[in-house]
Amino acid sequence: MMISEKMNESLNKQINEELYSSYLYLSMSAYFEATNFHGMAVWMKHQADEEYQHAMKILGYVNDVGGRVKLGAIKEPKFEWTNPKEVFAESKEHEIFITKCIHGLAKQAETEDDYATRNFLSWFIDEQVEEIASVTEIVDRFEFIEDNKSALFLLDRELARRGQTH
Ligand code: OFO
Repeated sequence: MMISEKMNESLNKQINEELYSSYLYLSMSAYFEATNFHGMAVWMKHQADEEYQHAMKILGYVNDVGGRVKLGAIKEPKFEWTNPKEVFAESKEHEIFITKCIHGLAKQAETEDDYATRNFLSWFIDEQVEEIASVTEIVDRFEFIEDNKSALFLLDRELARRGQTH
């Protein structure tokens, strides 16, 4: 095995966090479907798919370095929100939390002189910068449109397109 037991455990924990992220965004997408914000539903579903891919990327790495993938229970995500703005604000909060997790892993890799894992994590560090930038842009749009219903409708349409091309 090319990684420590401790690193193996931490990576397994991150697989779980990524799967939970996928689950959370899927729940957010379902909320948008139920409240007729279909564009936002598409955007969140796309995020959920990406999170699943993040989990698979880590899973693949653990296998590549001869570690053992151990999957734990995925906690139940939140089901109800007050409005779309709240959903995106929570999504941003969650990405800030995930960024801390990734940075913690990178720190651990550095402490252990595990350069392969540290290098592997660089992709995730960059990805978090992208994710926070894109969700922050949407949160800022919500601030700007306030209670303007037609602006909200237009944002929903715009997010549907982004979900497809992202
Ligand atoms: Fe949202 O980047 Fe993975 O969790």
